[in-house]
Amino acid sequence: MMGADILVACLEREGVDTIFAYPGGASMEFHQALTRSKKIRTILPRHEQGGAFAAEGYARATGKAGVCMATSGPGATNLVTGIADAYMDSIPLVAITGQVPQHMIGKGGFQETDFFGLTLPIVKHSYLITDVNEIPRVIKEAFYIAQTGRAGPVVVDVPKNIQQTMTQPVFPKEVQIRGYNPAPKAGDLELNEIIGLIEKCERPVLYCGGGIISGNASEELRKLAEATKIPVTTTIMGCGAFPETDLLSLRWLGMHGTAYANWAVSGEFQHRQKVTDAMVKIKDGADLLLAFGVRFDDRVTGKVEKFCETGTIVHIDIDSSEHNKNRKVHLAIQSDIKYALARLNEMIKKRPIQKKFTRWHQQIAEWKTKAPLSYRVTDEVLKSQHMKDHMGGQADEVILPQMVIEMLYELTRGEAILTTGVGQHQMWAGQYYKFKFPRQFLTSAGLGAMGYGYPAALGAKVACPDKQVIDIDGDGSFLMNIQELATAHIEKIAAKAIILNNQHLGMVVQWEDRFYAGNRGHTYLGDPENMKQIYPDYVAMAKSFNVPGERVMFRHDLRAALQRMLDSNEPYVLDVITPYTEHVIPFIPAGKTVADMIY
Ligand SMILES: Cc1ncc(C[n+]2csc(CCOP(=O)(O)OP(=O)(O)O)c2C)c(N)n1
Ligand SMILES: [Mg+2]
Repeated sequence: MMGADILVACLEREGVDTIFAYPGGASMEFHQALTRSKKIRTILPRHEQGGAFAAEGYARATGKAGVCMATSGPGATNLVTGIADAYMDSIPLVAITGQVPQHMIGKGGFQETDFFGLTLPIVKHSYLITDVNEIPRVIKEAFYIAQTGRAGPVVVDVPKNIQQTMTQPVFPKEVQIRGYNPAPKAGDLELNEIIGLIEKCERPVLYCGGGIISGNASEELRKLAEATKIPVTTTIMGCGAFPETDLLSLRWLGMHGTAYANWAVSGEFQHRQKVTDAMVKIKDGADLLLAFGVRFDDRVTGKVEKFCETGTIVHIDIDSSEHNKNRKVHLAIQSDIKYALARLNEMIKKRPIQKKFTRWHQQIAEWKTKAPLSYRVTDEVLKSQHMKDHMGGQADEVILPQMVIEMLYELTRGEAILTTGVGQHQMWAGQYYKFKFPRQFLTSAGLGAMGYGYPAALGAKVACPDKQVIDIDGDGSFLMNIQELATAHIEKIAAKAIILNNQHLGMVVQWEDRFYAGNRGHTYLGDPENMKQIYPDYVAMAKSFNVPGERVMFRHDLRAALQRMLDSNEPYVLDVITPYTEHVIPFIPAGKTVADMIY
């Protein structure tokens, strides 16, 4: 067999059913081989970044590695953002790239880029294949590494001459990698310590992250919370790991998380005007924080020393390099989270927790009543250019972005899979849709990559054709990968997009308003010569891709328009015009504390 056919046969053996691949000189041999595969659907994205994000969307929706492919040089470099995104959020991704022939490597040949070198800091592992006989082992290892332990991206770079070399392949049945233990297990002694801490504490909180989802441990988490009655907050990556409709749920925490989740973890303080003012505590936060499958990201902790300052912290993670990295903890346990939670549940079943935490539950209920997520038509909205230019001053017709998400939640009964771009719309999507199941909220969290939403929705829809998959996007973010509407139409992938179109880079505007006296530094996306026009015209663009779409400006049109979008069995763009003056709250400014929270 030829190298390229061997690689495709390897992918088939890994159970790959879909690959997002864009061809070029150094990878067309692979594409020729892909045309001969009866098992693999090759989807041609319209930009390699779209292909990488789509593969990630597929991976996030299924837990299986997503696969993308590009040619050498510019094709490969266009994958970089997707690879970095998968690295930051621990998503299994196998990125295969063509490389110039071996005898040209290092000579600066046409479309040569040292992709192995270029991606070193953003991969879990990588390979440059130098012998055709290595292909079967390398591909087997690539999938094994991407999908086991703490998942992540693996790059496989294949010089063109190797793709064209003939050999008799030997396909290994399994792989063993020296020094790599993908499933470490917590010891009973350590787990017993956790039970002891639960028995002793008064105000416990479970702080759970993407690790619960990638470790398929949601069921175990639910059982633990039920058995112990410990309230649960998740990170954005952990949305859906625990049903947000459950009474024990505190929703997500951090910079734009709920006030009550942040208070439950770090305590309630008098709001201070300046960071130099003293922090005056009103109510205590958690005295025990069970941090499971999280990495103490700064968007969660704010000023890290003040995060759960007075609590005992237990950190279970599969990757010991996360222990004591951002936050020193009291008990660090390296373990596969599903194993650890299942074992904890067994132990608790034998020896049930006596504590009821009644006072703590009362306190949390009080906090929930004091500061629920809420929004209203503010003075800023009423005085905005949007009201004058588009609404004719009718305040009751303005559509706030939060309303759109709330209505979508209602119309989809909370069952849709959402993807997002990055910005205010992303935060509102997380706040106003309540996630019930894992792999329901697919968002670029760690990297925060604009342009992620629509291609990720394509990948998720390919993986879950029977689900509504809806990209909640910003006008800026959507424009970054708008070309993927062509992929959606041609490949008949009915992923929907709602653009919360505020004509601005809203999240940056919010920071300008708060920290730069509202001075606009290149954050307006419309046409300054004609501000009354909505620019660009996304519906017309969608039409040019043969994708149906509609624009909504007035509140009385919103419900029916959302329903038309949901009823469509094609890809669809719903362009919803919203004011840019809204701010996402709660808001703990970067590096600040819960005492600085605006809510
Ligand atoms: C690729 C990329 N470039 C720049 C940024 C910085 N950034 C973060 S949010 C944001 C604004 C996004 O605007 P839009 O997509 O319209 O969303 P909105 O905040 O208006 O809802 C920008 C520019 C980013 N996150 N990603
Ligand atoms: Mg915007």
